Amino acid sequence: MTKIALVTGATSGIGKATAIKLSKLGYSLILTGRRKERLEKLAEDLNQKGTETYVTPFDIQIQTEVEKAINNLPEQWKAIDVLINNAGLAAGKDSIQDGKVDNWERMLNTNVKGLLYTSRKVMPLMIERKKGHIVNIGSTAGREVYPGGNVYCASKHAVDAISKGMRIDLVEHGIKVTQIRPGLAETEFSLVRFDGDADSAKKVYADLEPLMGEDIAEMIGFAVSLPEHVCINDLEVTCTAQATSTIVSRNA
Ligand code: NDP
Ligand code: 8X3
Repeated sequence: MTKIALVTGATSGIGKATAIKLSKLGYSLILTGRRKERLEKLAEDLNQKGTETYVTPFDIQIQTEVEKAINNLPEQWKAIDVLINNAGLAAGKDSIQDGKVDNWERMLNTNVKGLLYTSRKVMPLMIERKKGHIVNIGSTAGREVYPGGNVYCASKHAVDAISKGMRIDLVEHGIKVTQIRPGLAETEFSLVRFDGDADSAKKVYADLEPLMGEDIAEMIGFAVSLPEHVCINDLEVTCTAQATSTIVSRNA
């Protein structure tokens, strides 16, 4: 089999664009996320272009589901070369005093614990083969904190720390760890954050040209294509109109 990449959150946005990019680079793909129909549709599209796929839907917040999915991979699909830890979300933009505990739990369980559950299962498979590359999708929110960002920013600060920790844990095994930290990218991210409120979601990207999932997929494609001895540790990418989390140039 060709090289294998496992992409979490492949049903939408950055994850879906990355799956498509990696298929063009010749990878076979393990596609995960909760929305099974979307995964199956993507798999069908990729299969038609000659890419081998394995679809395994699960909720990354639930450790037993993650473990079962990885344990049940057919043996030939366990030789994972690249893990894209992408699944994540923001829920709400309230102050902490007005915050909804359920939102905090969804963000921390998905962005932090889900990434850890997945990595904990895939890392031993890479260690056994003495090779592999883990790409964690952090965020500009992993270095900065903006109004209403509190817990989401905390979750991405955690991804930053976990990425550094992983690199230390894996260096002796020859496994690369790359953190990619996008700024504003127009995906379903804001629609999810604002609980399906399309108007609020649109305003986030109004009057500027945001990143698209494909832009980040391009960076990931580049990072995983470098020679064995070269590793991008950390890459922050924003659209040209964004200077910081709160300073953007909008052309009304
Ligand atoms: P999307 O909402 O378009 O995609 C999010 C993906 O995560 C979906 O495929 C979704 O799949 C998956 N996901 C969410 N919750 C779960 C869960 N419990 N179990 C399994 N999969 C889950 O947003 P993006 O593509 O923008 O987000 C991808 C990553 O990029 C996230 O980690 C986000 O924090 C990060 N990011 C996004 C930025 C942006 O501005 N868009 C900027 C910086 C970072 P499903 O719902 O089918 O389960
Ligand atoms: C997503 C970027 O600024 O919306 O991580 O938090 S931001």
